[in-house]
Amino acid sequence: RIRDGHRERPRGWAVEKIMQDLDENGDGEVDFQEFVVLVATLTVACNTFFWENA
Ligand SMILES: [Ca+2]
Repeated sequence: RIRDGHRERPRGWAVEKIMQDLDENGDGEVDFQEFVVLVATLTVACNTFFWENA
């Protein structure tokens, strides 16, 4: 039963959640401008990670 519950959540769930968060104008797609926001966010996250672990 527990295994079945875990299987209900598809593999791409996390990605779809991220895509929805990135889709600022809600057209169902992540365009270049929205993608740039992702890259900027990741860059900041990486910098923060390195500084905190330096
Ligand atoms: Ca969009």
